Amino acid sequence: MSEQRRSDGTAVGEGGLPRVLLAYPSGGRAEVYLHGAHVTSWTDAEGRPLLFVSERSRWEPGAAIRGGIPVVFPQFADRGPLPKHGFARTRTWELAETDPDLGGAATALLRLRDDESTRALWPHSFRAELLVALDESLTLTLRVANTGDSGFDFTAALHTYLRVDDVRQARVEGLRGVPYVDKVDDGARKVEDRDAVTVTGETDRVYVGAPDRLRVRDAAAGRTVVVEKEGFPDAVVWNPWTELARELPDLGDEEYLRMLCVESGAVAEPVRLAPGEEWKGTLRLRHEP
Ligand code: TA6
Repeated sequence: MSEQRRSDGTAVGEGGLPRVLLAYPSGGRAEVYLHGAHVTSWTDAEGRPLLFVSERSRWEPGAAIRGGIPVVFPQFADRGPLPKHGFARTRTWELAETDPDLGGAATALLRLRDDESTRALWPHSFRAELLVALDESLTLTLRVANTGDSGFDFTAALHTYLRVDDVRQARVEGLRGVPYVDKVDDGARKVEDRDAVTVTGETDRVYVGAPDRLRVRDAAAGRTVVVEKEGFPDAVVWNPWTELARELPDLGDEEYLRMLCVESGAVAEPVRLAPGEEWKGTLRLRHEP
């Protein structure tokens, strides 16, 4: 990890992109790129990675980083006229002052406002903020404010790529009874009937109105990550599996085995914000041995 610092306190990351390094006294570490307000790394006290990032990821302006926690805003996936997953993940966010009263957590606050290039795609005035707080957990709070004089709709997600030792031995617990849209079955609407969702092929599901607490058990690593959310009604489970992994240029052919996306989002129904209104969604990740 390069320690070269810029005058604004950021360090030089992959591709020369600025990043903020967070450290918590008990040993956790995280890094956040200004590019996309993208959390690209979270490690435990032993230095073990809890997030997946592709060895083939691009690290350049205009491209999305493959892995970590992409911020999806103001459009989830390709459900609208904007570039897939919106533009927030390919813009440079500004590093802002952090609220001092966060109970000792190491924090970074990033901000994105509308400009000519965003208004050319999406004609609205907004302020988006991502607060990243690292203590025993990693907590991301996404806030969106309507700073204009007319209402707008958006969808958003924190597209978390969890690192697993072997996705074939991973299970997502807590979704039984939850309705979902199965994107790999032509958008068929189904209801989850399993106590634990396992991945045995391409998986791309939007669980609508998912519980605020899921557990992701990585049996190969002997570890569980608890995914808690607030304000995000939905959860998405995604793994590209073999064929799609081969089609994605920024993902190695075998890397799908080491990742499982368990995303927190407001994706099934758009959020509507009137002028002056603000919305907030929080994701908290915690690991258990
Ligand atoms: O959230 C799941 C999903 O929308 C999938 O359909 C899959 O395409 C994935 O996101 C990754 O999208 P990306 O544009 O980053 O390749």
